[in-house]
Amino acid sequence: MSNTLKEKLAAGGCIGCHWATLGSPSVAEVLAESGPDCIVFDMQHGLWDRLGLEYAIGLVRHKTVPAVRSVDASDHAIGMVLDAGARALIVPMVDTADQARAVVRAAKFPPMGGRSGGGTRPMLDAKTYMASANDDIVVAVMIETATAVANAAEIAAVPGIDMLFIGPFDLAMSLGTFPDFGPKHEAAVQSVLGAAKAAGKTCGIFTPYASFAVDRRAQGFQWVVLAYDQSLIQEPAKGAVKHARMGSGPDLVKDAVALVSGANGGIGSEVVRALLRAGAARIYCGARQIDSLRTLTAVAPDRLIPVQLDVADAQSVAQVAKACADVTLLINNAGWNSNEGLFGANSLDNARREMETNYLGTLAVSRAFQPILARNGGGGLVNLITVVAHCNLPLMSTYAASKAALLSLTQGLRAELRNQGTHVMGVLPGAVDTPMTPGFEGMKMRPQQVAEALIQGLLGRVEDIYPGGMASGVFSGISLDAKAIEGEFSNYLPADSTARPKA
Ligand code: 3PY
Ligand code: MG
Repeated sequence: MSNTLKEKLAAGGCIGCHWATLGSPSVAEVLAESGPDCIVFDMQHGLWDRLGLEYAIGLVRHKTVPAVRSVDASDHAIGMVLDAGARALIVPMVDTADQARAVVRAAKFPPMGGRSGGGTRPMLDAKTYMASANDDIVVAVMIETATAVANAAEIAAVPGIDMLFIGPFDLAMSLGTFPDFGPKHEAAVQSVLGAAKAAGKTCGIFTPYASFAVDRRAQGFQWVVLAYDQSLIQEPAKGAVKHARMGSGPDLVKDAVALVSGANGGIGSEVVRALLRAGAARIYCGARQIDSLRTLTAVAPDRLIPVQLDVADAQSVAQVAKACADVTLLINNAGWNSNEGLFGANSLDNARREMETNYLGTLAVSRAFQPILARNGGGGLVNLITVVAHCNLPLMSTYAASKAALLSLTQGLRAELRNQGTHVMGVLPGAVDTPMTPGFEGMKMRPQQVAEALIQGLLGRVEDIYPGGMASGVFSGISLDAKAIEGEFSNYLPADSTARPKA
């Protein structure tokens, strides 16, 4: 028998584990499919009973390496998890070298220790197991109190202890820094790492998020936690509720006085029509060429007022703000898309125009109308973004970058306009069938559907909406696995994407 964890540690590598607390063999099986080096079954704080543990180890042991944190440091607790087939043992709350020696005695067969032979899994091949277990099984003790930190060097020196494993949360409580960590905590963590290394042993640490795991691995920790089953469920569940959060307050649509920029465009003209149907009192329809609004404003000449508005022109924005001082609902819809990658054009002109229109133009109009909305009772501000603001679609890289800026702007506006009672909503559709998406061949939604979703979002005072199956699918994909969506989007690029046109 051999243990890949031991081999990896000996070679100076780092073990990335998943941490299983929910007591569900099915969850453990799913976790194992993602290919971690190991799964730790937490008997101390987790919901595992002996039989569940036995089943779960059986389900995962041919896909990954099972490890167990025992209930405590007792001989019974340690013997039981090793009998279940743990290839690594993590013992909580070990404060002294004497306790560490007792752990080794409980974990090793004679002559090294006093572990009793038995257990269903060891008995599958008792001879091989008994001969190799003492060498093969990783024994880690948890350092998670101020006393343990002080004794770390002595604990690390105990023969048979392979690893000091830091429990940062208990350590924070013991050091009095909880719920924060801070410099005192970090100094203790680093001193434990140093003590382990000085004794020629390894050091691991519980990391609640993958980003922490990456940082700790870079610092020399050789066992980190990549994912933890409870937070894999809890965080997205919380996020989903937050994401769909709806508020209450005065109706933002009925009897509203709205300004829609880019009202001559595919989505803009439909937003105007939807606002009319929903009972808006007056709608200023903004476009760079006022003539382009004739057909639209003819639909309801008493309620639709054409205004010349170029969001990238400060003077034009100022004039519109002066002329439309009764606005209660600002819809920043004007946008521009060059439909280019990063290298297709010979200059930065496209990228600059997208930033000027989509980001700076929206900012300029929002700044001009902030005092107007405040005077008129708060009202609403809507930004037409796109789901590729969350993840760059390289077919239209520079556009996506400008929309990422717009998404960030939307968040900033929401925060800064909260006190004046302005409801800020982001609209993030996928591909919409407008003149701006000629090159995109996938499924496109109709502009009317975006406009209807926008009205529904405003009525429910939702913060961000993702109209259509593509947008909601991409957004939930990003929430679950952003890197997978990034990879998928990159596949749409043609092979010669960096070829530039001849000057
Ligand atoms: C701690 O941080 O105390 C732990 O035991 C993590 O599981
Ligand atoms: Mg702990």
